[in-house]
Amino acid sequence: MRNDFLWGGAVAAHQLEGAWNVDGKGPSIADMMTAAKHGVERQITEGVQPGQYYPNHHGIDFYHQYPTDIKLMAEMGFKTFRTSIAWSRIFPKGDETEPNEAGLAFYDRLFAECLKYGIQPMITLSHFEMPYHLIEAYGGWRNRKLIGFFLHYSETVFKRYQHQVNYWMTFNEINNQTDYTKAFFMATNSGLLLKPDDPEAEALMLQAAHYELVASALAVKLGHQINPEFKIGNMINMTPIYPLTAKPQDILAAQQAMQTRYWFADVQTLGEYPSYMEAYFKRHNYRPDITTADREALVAGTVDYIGLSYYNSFTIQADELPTHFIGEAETIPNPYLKASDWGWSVDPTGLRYSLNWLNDHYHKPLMIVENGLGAVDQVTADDQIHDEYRIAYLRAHIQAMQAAIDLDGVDVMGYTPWGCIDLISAGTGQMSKRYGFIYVDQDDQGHGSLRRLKKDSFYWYQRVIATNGQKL
Ligand code: P53
Repeated sequence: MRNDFLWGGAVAAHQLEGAWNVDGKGPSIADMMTAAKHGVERQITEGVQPGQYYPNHHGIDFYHQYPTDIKLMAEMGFKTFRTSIAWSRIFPKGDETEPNEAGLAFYDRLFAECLKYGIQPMITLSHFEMPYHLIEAYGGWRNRKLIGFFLHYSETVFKRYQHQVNYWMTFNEINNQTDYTKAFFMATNSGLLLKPDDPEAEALMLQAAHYELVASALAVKLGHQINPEFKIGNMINMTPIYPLTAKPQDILAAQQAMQTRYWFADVQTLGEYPSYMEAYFKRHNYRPDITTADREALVAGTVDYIGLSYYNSFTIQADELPTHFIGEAETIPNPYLKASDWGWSVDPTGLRYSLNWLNDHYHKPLMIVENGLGAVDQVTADDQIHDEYRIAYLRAHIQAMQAAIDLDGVDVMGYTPWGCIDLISAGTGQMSKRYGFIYVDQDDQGHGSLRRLKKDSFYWYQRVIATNGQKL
């Protein structure tokens, strides 16, 4: 393990800040999402509707309580803290020329608080929280104009925070939308609000994704012009897809499924669409608006590192696929793996496999910017949280990461487990799906004192960091 290994934790603005309409912040897509639970999808309402419950409106009140929370992270020894900037705090509608100074000032304060303890902020530019106005007025990322709005926002924050922030990434889990049958992914990635089974969904997704990829590449180039020291990455959801058997058709189906999910990383890392995607566009008569200037931008804006989230793996079988792999609905249980209470397989070996897969394909440094176990925690009468299941999950994944580093020679820059402080789940809007080392007293209806408590995993992770991963 390198001595400058970036141990830390990760969150996203919309899942913890709250203060959704404070100090000039505009509504984002996350402010239109109701609460749900395992097996029930969050609704995305048209505007904020009376009588609906929107958990992201209050988050865990990090907007006001961040000094306490950053202090606790410093106590654990964090070297880095990954969060996002809420785009709609800076540009409330998204298409303004002038930014909202009160929004910029909040991140001045937050980053200063981190740096006070030697914690480097690591910033996602767009994490499921685009300004809602950009969806209403422009149709989201189906519109090429979004590239310009995103770049203006990126330039504003790159310039403002160039002396506080060195690590950036562009779009969170940009490849979630490959599952274009899921309203949640289409809305959170691209601001595409579609009717169920819209026949245009795949074509729209491919067009929106292309504009995001161009915006990402242009932002990388611009960031390097503003500060050549910046390290700017992409962010890929890494869920490796295994074949159920050694049957050649299963092997091929799994390979094709991997292509379907990971071509985004090719574009962002190698600067061009892989041949199978060009062939796919042709075969299906898709004509995404891809210009020569776009292709030049992609080449000129390749990323410095690959950011990835890793939670679980998928398994498929050729005979079970309707036509081809689209998303989770086509996956089958892996007989060798157990699953979490939310049905996510637990597969630490898959992390070592994923790190090697990404290293084999792209030869770039990797940064694990999310990993963790969503679980229900119990608080004892004396305010303890004995979360040994979380420790077991994280320990096994850190061991797998160390094997990739030490035995396979993969260059991993750091590790920031997800939801280092309990927050609102992205997928379900629940509070009870907890990932944190720090417990936050709040229930699924938004009731609770918001008091922060240290779980057993807090002390465990503190020791992991203090020993640079030697004492697990
Ligand atoms: P939650 C699935 C569904 C939604 C978001 O997820 C996801 C994933 C991951 O496979 O992505 C990330 O809260 C995301 C975070 C999110 C985290 O996974 O549904 O970047 O915003 O909170 C965990 O349990």
